[in-house]
Amino acid sequence: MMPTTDFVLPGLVNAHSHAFQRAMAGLAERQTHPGDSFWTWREQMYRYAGLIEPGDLQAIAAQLYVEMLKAGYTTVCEFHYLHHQRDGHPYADVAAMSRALMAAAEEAGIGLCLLPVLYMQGGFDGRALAAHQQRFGHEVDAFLGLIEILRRDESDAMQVGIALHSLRAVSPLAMAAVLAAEAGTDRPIHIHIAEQIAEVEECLLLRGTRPVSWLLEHVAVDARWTLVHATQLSAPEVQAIADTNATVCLCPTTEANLGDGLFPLPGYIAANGRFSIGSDSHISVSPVEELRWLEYGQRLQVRGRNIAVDAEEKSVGRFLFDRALAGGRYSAGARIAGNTSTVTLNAAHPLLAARTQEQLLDTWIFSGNVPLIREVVVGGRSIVCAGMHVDEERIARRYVDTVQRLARS
Ligand code: NGQ
Ligand code: ZN
Repeated sequence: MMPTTDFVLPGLVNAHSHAFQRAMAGLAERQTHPGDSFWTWREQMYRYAGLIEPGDLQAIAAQLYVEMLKAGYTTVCEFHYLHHQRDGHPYADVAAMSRALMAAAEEAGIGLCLLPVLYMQGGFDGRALAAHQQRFGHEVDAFLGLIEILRRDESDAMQVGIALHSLRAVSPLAMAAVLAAEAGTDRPIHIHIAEQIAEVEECLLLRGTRPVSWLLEHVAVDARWTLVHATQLSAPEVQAIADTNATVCLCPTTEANLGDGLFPLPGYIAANGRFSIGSDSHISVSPVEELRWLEYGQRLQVRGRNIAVDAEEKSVGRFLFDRALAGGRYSAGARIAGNTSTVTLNAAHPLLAARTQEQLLDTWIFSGNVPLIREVVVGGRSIVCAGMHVDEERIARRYVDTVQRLARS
């Protein structure tokens, strides 16, 4: 029997992306040393980053954004730090790499919150950038200049926020200068924070306090802010973040892949904290998988079930979806995230048979990885039809050519 109603959902925000990393999915999964860690992965990631030119970035990002749309993300926050030429000097057009991302988002038809990243030093001690970090670096004035240039191209589909790479990579003085310059805007501000234990230890050693505590003591964190990962938190920090109205962006598949640890979700939910989700290193491009693993990590930890709920919402799928949707809108900023976008599930699929609206999100999120999305509309434009992106063949061909060439270089 054919179903009579479609299952229509709002599109989700992917609140944390480093697009170029999609092309290296699977390339860092061989043990190089028994002590392999986040930090050895980072060396491999830097080597791959070192190969990429603007045309490559556009090809990789467009393919990634097509995959995001097909998976139900209709806006992406691009945490973009691969700014300069391979030798570290700026491109003739200082915004060349940013423009590659903007062009990719436009081709794919996804909303873009572009977050050019300020990256200035190699660690808390203020050491200079290492050779393979030279492509990421800016002085404050040049960074603010880039932001100004990019904002000339803002539209309903593209907004320019800012990102501070991490407390490790930006000095307190530089952070204060950039935040002062941004004080008059309502654009989002993102930062990586407290992802790895080593970061917490270095911060304790050199600043006498934990990363999140340091940030909250020195900066007026509010609802414009997205704290990416925030994995390593003390109990008072969990409550303190929630009290600021900032959003924590959780990236469960990347956090698992990199061995980060588990975010203290139950305490954060109890504190009524806001969160979004991101696919970060793109080891997976699926909101279903991010949300499912957000819950599963906690189940494995507490050896219980049905954890991400609150007093009103007892459906785990609905709770996670609604929170990630609302938090994602903060992460991306109201202007683009407010764009109308819809994701229609294939109600005729056997997996969705005998399901009420109430059971829909639990089934979508907890039934594996079968693609159930039939249609995606972004800003009035139908971009995924019958499960296919309207330009996916051309974009995929260019991506294949690009990664093949990169593999030979
Ligand atoms: C990044 N990614 O900038 O791509 C980081 C790694 C760092 C994640 N933290 C580099 N997942 O944090 O220094
Ligand atoms: Zn990141």
